This record gives sequence, structure tokens and C-alpha cells, in this order.
Amino acid sequence: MKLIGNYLSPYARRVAVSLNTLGMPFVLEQVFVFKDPERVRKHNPLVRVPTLILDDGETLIESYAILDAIDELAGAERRLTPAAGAERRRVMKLTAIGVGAMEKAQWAFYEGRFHPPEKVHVPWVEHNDNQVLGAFAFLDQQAREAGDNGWLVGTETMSQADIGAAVACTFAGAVRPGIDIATAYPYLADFTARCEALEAFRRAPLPET
Ligand SMILES: N[C@@H](CCC(=O)N[C@@H](CS)C(=O)NCC(=O)O)C(=O)O
Repeated sequence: MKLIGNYLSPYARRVAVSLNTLGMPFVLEQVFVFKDPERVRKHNPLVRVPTLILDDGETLIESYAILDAIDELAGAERRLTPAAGAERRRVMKLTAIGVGAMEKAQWAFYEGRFHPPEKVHVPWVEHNDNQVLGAFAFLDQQAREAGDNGWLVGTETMSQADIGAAVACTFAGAVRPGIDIATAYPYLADFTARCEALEAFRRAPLPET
């Protein structure tokens, strides 16, 4: 498999961590969309990462859809989002909160990155940052309840909810440094540190920027 993207993208990173967790080999073709859009466009008309090319050449886009396909390949016993029932709903809800935090941190970051200073709309940045804070407050409470060794929705093994929360926390720490995660959300910060120490995360490190 070939993963097109880079690990500053939390969406690409959650795919990479999931593949690593499931022991599915892949090669990263490191591409930064805004530096090299044509390398992405030939695989994805939206010109977005992540894009995953399967061994038979089929191309998948959109992290939720990619992870759904990976779960199907992994099989019922190993999938990172349960196939059905209350546990699936809990994992999906927490994953949505983690991924929503990624999106909101990304939007706040993009506002400053892609607008000249006089066109940055500060209330919009604050609106997005506040949504990140709301998500992190919720995840912090979940991490507190999970304890030192547990997982966020009480699954026996790490789920997509855990990967999403930890990847979102690390991403926000990189692109929204004004948010003091360690002080404001200590349980989430500890939980993220525990996840980041795992081999599956360490093999998908954030690039130097
Ligand atoms: N919902 C998408 C979001 C993907 C996304 O926004 N990727 C960013 C990189 S972090 C990107 O490609 N941005 C370029 C653009 O949308 O113009 C997913 O989960 O895959």
C-alpha cells in the first residue's frame, strides 16, 4: 500500500497510525499539498491528503472512508471501529469529537497561514479555537475516566477513538501553540503522551516544519 500525504496532516497521520497498529505494511509518499498539488491531483481530484493506494491499484480518499476500508481488510476481531452496536456508537462519537478538533485547529491555523495579516478575521479564529477547547475538555474527562491504562471508551484494546484523540491533541499542540494543553487538559495530555510512546505512533512522527 502507498499512503500519499504527510504526518503534519492529522488525517494522514491517523491513517498511518491505524495501519501501523494493525501491522499492515505501507510506504509513505511524503507530499505537502500546497507545495506540490499536482502530485496529489493525479490521485485525488479534490487535491487533498490522505490518499491511500491499495496493492491492487485502487485509490481511496477521505480518512473516514480509508479507515473503514482498512477495518474491513483487518477483519472483525481486529477492526479499530467496532462493526455494530453500542460500542460502535461510542467509538464513532468520540472519533467525531477528535476529528472535529483536528478540523477546527486546522481552520484556525489556515486563517493565519493563507490570509494576509490585515485579512485575518480574529473572531473566526477564536470561534474555531473555542471548538477545539470544547472538544478537548470533553476528551480530557474521558481520559480521566479511562485511568492510567485504559482506553477512552472502555474498549479492551486501542480503538479509533483513542487514535483520533491523541493525533488531534498532538496536531493542535503543533499548530495552535497558544493552547496550553498540558495545563488545561492534563488527563488528555497524559493520555496523548502514553499513545505517542507506542510504536504505532512513533513510526509516524510529525515532520520538521
Ligand atoms: N475530511 C478530510 C480532510 C483532509 C484534509 O483537509 N487534508 C488537508 C491536509 S491536513 C488537505 O489536503 N488540505 C488541502 C485543501 O483542502 O486544500 C479527511 O478526513 O481526509
